[in-house]
Amino acid sequence: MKKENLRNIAIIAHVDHGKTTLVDEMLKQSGTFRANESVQERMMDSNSLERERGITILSKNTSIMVEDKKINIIDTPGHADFGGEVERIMKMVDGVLLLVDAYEGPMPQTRFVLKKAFESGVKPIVVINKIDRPEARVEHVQDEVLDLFIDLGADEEQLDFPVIYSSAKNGVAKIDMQDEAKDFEPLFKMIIENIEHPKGNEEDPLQLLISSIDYDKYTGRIGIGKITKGKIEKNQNAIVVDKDMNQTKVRVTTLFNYEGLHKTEVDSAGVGEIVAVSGMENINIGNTICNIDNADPLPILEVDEPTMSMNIIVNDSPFAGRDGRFVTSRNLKRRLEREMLSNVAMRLEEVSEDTFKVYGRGELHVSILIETMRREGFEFAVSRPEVLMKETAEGLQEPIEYVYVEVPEEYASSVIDKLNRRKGEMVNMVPSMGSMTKLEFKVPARGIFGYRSELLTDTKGYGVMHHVFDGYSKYTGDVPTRTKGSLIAYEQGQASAYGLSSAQERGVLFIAPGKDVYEGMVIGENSRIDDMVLNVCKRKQMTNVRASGSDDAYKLAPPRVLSLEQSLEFIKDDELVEVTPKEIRLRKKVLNRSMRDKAGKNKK
Ligand SMILES: Nc1nc2c(ncn2[C@@H]2O[C@H](COP(=O)(O)OP(=O)(O)OP(=O)(O)O)[C@@H](O)[C@H]2O)c(=O)[nH]1
Ligand SMILES: [Mg+2]
Repeated sequence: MKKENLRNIAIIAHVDHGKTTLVDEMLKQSGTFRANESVQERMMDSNSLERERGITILSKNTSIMVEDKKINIIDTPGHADFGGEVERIMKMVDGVLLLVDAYEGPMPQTRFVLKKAFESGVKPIVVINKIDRPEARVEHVQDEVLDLFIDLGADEEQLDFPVIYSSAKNGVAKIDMQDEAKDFEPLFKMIIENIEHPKGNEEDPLQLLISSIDYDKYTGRIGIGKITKGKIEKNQNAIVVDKDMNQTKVRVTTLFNYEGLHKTEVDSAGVGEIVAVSGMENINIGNTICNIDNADPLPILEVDEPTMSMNIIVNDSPFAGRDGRFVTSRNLKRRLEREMLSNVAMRLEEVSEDTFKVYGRGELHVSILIETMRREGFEFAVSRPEVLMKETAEGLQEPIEYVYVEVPEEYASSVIDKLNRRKGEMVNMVPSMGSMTKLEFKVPARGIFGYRSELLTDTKGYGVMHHVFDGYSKYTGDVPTRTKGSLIAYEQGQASAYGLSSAQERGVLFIAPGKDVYEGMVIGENSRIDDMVLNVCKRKQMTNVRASGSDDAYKLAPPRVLSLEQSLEFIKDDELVEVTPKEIRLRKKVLNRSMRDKAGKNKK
């Protein structure tokens, strides 16, 4: 395809503003599917975790044909923790559609992704989406977008950004709110007219920067990127140049481009095209593929540094190996090393033979990896997430998050109070739609940790919170964390209703009768500050045989079952989360009570 007929764009936005839904509709309206092809909603969210959680985690490529023009589209995740995905794909595109919810307006991640687009010199088209929402306030939101552009230092030309109004859900777009909208025609037109075609000379030697990695069960590891110079041919010999200028000879065994939801094999591809290549088992993000006699790598991709870490540890609980297939240190190491090759914003450090420190951009960034590994059959333990402090000339610094909270106004004071206690500083407070209040804070990342569930309780579920990394600032001293201790199992066995019924008088239980427990396992939250060891397996002394099974005579409140993220937020420094394909258990690091007491005393 001639480069003049190509357009490479990414769809970027804050979480849930409708990116994946927009891509659905672009695919449908460009006639990408056969008439009888059944397609599901948000089809780009193809992995099981994405579908389960309703969010995009990995960026993905697709393309559509509009008349003789080919538009390569990259859908990106909107959640701040996956910001690294957005950063790296900027290298593949010449323009972005910046989606903004017609009611919510620009949100923290809108700012982050637009900043990345400016830094890469990529042209934005603003799409005000969800205009069908009854509470939509299009003009207001458009003003806010303009303010954001100004705030980010946009120049004259950038301030003159094109705007289009859409309902991705209804598949309509229009350039003027007064127009009647029928379909996406105006959006396609706007992309083709406003986004420049890719540059580069087809006569030059090949230069292809790998920006993304995928796997294919037939061809193995696949590198994805844009051809910035020259052309590539199937079966050609080439070299892969890495960041240290090491060169590896390779052969391009298969070459694909993206058509709709499928990869299609092609024999050759020219400058400007986004392609996938296989035949290079060790290909990595940031590598450049070049002609054999012409090493000409592009500078490596820089992405923002991680802000937090968790330890992933070989499982040594008494139940280790019960349901995991991959349990050894070697298994863990291999899997984690593999992850680092494609997850650009993540880092790995081997702390000891059985402990690996994983650095990420937020809890969700790491917990999605944990959840994925669990589904693959891994089991291991995870330590409490820690933020990354920095030692600087001005002293110790810690990561600060910019936090947006929207709550019904009667709860505003309790939010302010809670976040102040967590060393947060309020920067803005404005009335929002109806009786809602929008609050903005700068809070140490440590202080935000675990706050979301408190916010939901405090606001009866009405509070909405978003936060995004803001920068490093002076360490603010101790931040209060969980003020309650744990309820801990005394011995290994099966929890009985009798045992649990007396335990529940001490606090909130996490398990139901019949659950296997072990000594040192955390089975609930104490209502007091210290830990308490309880015998939850004990059975009532029976004088008469008939009554021995009648465990259901005890009234038990339903247990509070913690999700993986909730578990990670709950545990203290001396506790771990044990993750297996079937179970999530909480435990003390030191399982034996007297050893624990001793360890505690030595610390003091
Ligand atoms: N009313 C309305 N809802 C929409 C529209 N577009 C998307 N939605 C809804 O908004 C929600 C989020 O849509 P997604 O397409 O998953 O949003 P996203 O931007 O891809 O989200 P992430 O990838 O997780 O950042 C879904 O429930 C959609 O049905 C729209 O135009 N109007
Ligand atoms: Mg999405």
